[in-house]
Amino acid sequence: MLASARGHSGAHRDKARILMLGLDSAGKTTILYRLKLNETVCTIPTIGFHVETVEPIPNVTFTVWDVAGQERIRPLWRHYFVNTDGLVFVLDSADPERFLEARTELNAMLNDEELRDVPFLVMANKQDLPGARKPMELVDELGLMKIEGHRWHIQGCCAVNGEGLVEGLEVLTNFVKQFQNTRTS
Ligand code: G3D
Ligand code: MG
Repeated sequence: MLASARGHSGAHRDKARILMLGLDSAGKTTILYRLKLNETVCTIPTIGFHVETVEPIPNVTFTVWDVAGQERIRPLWRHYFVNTDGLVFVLDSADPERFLEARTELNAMLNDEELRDVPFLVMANKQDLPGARKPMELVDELGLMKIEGHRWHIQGCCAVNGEGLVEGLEVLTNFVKQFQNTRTS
């Protein structure tokens, strides 16, 4: 069942585990569908914990969940953090009232030992909405300049029409490849 690469050293580098996280309503599910990552959507309902996993291309998995208001079940997350190669943090750029909450959640995850040095992409989503903050402003709102150890990129996007999604993921893909090389060399 598991198509693991046998007798080929370094082949494990071809596998990538990407986590896509963000507050509820940020646009994660819309992004999955927009990118047609929905072919093999598998929903794992845990106790109060809704996880979506898709494998859009062989050996690349995206695992998605909402991070808000889940202090009680937070310990369950670490199980999904193991062997993560890249993180996509989706933000609703037009919801400034929740920027602080998003920043707090992002920092909490980045400080987890399992996600040490893992590169991440911020999807500054909903750029089509009036009043949406530009990626430049969000760098400040999220305190990205203060983050150490992780390579990051912020990409403005609109999940509804797809703008910016592929561009952002291309940058992340390059970061992920470099990260995997440093980890296995
Ligand atoms: P989540 O999976 O992160 O919880 P969803 O978020 O993908 O369910 O999106 C939440 C709502 O935001 C949805 O609207 C969705 O259509 C909308 N949305 C997602 N991305 C964008 C975007 O780029 N621009 C705009 N204008 N809306 C977006 P509903 O009305 O279905 O709740
Ligand atoms: Mg969703």
